[in-house]
Formats: sequence, C-alpha cells, structure tokens
Amino acid sequence: MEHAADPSHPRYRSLLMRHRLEVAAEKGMLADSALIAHGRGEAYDYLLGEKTILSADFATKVALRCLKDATHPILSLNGNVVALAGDEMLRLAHLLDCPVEVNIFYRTPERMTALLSDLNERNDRLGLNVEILGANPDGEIPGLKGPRAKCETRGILQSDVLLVPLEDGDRCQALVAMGKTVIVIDLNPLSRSSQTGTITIVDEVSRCIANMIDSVNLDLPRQSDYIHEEILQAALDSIVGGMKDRFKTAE
Ligand code: PTJ
Repeated sequence: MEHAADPSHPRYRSLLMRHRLEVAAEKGMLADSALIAHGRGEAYDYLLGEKTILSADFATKVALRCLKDATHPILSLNGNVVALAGDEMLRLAHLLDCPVEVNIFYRTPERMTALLSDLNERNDRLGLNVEILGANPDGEIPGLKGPRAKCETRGILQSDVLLVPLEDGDRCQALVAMGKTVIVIDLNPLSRSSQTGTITIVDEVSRCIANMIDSVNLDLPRQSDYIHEEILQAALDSIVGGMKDRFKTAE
C-alpha cells in the first residue's frame, strides 16, 4: 500500500519514501540502522535540491552504458534499496537481462528470507521473471570478514560490472580490488564508497534507477569520458552553490 498523503504536497516524495521504509521495517526487511542511514541520505538530498544534478545525470548514463556492455552485469540489493526502489530495480534488471542479488551488510537468515520473499512478490506483481540471487551464498568476497562477505558464485563473484547502491566502504573497496567495475549510488559525495567506487552517481537511489530506465535506449557516453574526481567535486560544488543561490533568492 502506498502513502495516503496528497501527491501535490511539497514533501510528498519524501513522505512516500519514509512510508516505504516503515512498511519494510514492519516486514522485517531492514537493518536496525536503516532509518539512520536514510536520514543521512535525506540531508544530502535536501542540500542537492532533491533533484538529479547534471553531473549525476552524466554519471548515470556512463554507468548504464557499462552495465549494457558488461558480460556479467549484476544489481546488488540491500534492505534500504529493496524498500525504496525494489520495483525500479527489477524493471532495470529486466531491461538489462541480468540478475539481482540480495547482499546485505547486517545479514540474518530472517532478513534474507523477508527480502527474498518481498522481491519474489514484486516480480509476480510486475509480471517479470528476473532471476533473484542471494539465497545460496556459496562464495565470499576476498579480504572481507564476517557474513557481509557472503555472496553467490554465479552472481556477484563472477560479475564484471556491479551496481551497488548505498554500499559499505570496505566492501566497495574489496570489490574494486577484485578488478570489477563498481558503480556506486550514494547521496554523500564524501563517503568512502563514493570515493572508492569506479563510477559514482551522487543521486537518490529511486530517482537514479528511474533515470536509468528512461535512458536505456539513448546513445550513451563512454566510461573514458568519465572523470571521477570531477564528478564528485561537481556534487560538492552543487551543494555549496545551491546554498548561495538560496541566499540570493532570500535577499
Ligand atoms: O540492508 P543492509 O544490512 O545491507 O544495510 C543497509 C544500510 C544502508 C543500513 C547500510 O549499508 C549502512 O549502514 O549504510 P551507511 O554506512 O549508513 O551508508 C549509507 C550511505 O547511503 C550514506 O552515505 C547515505 O548518505 C547514503 N544514502 C542513504 N539513503 C540514500 C542514500 N544514497 C542514495 N539514495 C538514498 N535513498
């Protein structure tokens, strides 16, 4: 059930996202710290003007091209991502003809079951047949300790290009060290994941995936046109410049 708030309300989108998290929390899908992580994201999104900035739009298109050109692309999903953008992720995986893999930081059997069953329900409701991995973790990401290293051999382990929204910095670094192209979606341009990913999209996850779906048939820029430091700096500039613009309007 979606949120009952009026779509014309200025904070509708934000209320809708919070509601999605509340529903997911009730179903046991989320980590205890999921709402804290979301709050940090919301703060950055507010500073970015709650819109896709130009540099993020460019990074999105480069990332999409990498995913389309990959031999074994995969979309890695955690609790927050399934809650906020589960449908969009499945639609994108369908368009790319690739699997998704549930891969969570705070791993418990109960959360894995809740997330896998939520995704299976979404698949059915959307009339899609996306392969959903994560139930049989028979591999490990080298260099990481504990349950967060677990993954599937024919999923994350064999992938050459991965989409990892809201990723943990250590795991992002470990995946890059394996020689993979790691595409990060993170509203915080200063996070370790943003810094260490191969391609970073500083945007809200559901907005970013909707943009990817809309861009799937466009002529897309190449990875060689992407300059990581410039993309991150542009996001920081947008946050600072955005504030200047707000003060100008207030004068
Ligand atoms: O489901 P699990 O167990 O894998 O846990 C998921 C969370 C997100 C709780 C876990 O990975 C975590 O604690 O993440 P962090 O270290 O808080 O990092 C989350 C990053 O995502 C932060 O840099 C936030 O700014 C950013 N973020 C939060 N919400 C969004 C976001 N980025 C894009 N879109 C969002 N909606």
